[in-house]
Amino acid sequence: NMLEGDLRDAIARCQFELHYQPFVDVASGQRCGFEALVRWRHPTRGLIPPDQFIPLAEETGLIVALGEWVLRRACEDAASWPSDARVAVNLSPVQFKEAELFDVICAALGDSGLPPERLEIEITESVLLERGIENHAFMERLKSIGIELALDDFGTGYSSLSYLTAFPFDKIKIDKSFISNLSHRPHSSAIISSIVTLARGLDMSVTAEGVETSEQFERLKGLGVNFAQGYLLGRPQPIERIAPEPPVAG
Ligand code: G
Ligand code: G
Ligand code: MN
Ligand code: NA
Repeated sequence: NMLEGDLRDAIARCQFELHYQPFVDVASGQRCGFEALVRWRHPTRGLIPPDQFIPLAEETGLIVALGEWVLRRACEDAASWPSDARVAVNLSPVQFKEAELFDVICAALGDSGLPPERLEIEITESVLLERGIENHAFMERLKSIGIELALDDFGTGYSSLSYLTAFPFDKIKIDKSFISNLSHRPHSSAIISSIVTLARGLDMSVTAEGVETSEQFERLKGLGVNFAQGYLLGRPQPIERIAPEPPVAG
């Protein structure tokens, strides 16, 4: 099992990498950008997925340093992509408690030269449960400089609908559990179509996550989903493997 000391050393030694998973515009099929997903390149254990160290990083507060590294690296990488490819970065609720987060994000943008319009920040609704008012103000601040906000893992938490209307999201990412159930559970179609209707009313776009088959893709297209992400469209990969075939925005 992971120890705090191991994680601290790993951060000091920069033993992390970002893999990027594309998301596409459903109507045109064009790539619009990539979500950055962190991995720990452990010297003896190989590549460790985030669910095995993010919780510890959050408990110990190390997520603040790790999250800053992720933001900086993602902005640097994206700054070298074709000019309309976007990058989406996941932020932990723990990072949201840091007063310096806004400055950290501005520094990552400023130092990389990435225009704020090309950065999307993904947060889960757990961020909104605590400190709702402070976080609302913070989100407005991010939006005021052009950053887009996405509500991640939508449908997995509580009271989702009230959060949708109360917070200034640009995009809703429907959790992959709804997409995997699409073919054998009629309810999933109904849920996705209600989310699309609601999102339109709120002037937000909708991303379907975990799209694995072309049948799912076609159904999502029929339901009016705007963006799709999943193994069908591309697995998370190191940037070196994206670079030879540059992303083309839609
Ligand atoms: O590929 P996947 O195993 O990459 O990601 C698993 C989970 O880890 C997802 O819920 C994702 O949001 C989270 N995650 C991936 N990268 C980051 C990151 O840089 N920061 C935070 N806070 N979470 C991340
Ligand atoms: O940030 P988020 O919670 O959305 O992280 C996405 C997670 O989903 C990552 O662990 C990623 O590797 C995983 N993932 C991405 N595409 C697919 C897919 O098509 N199917 C499945 N089962 N998982 C996926
Ligand atoms: Mn995400
Ligand atoms: Na998600």
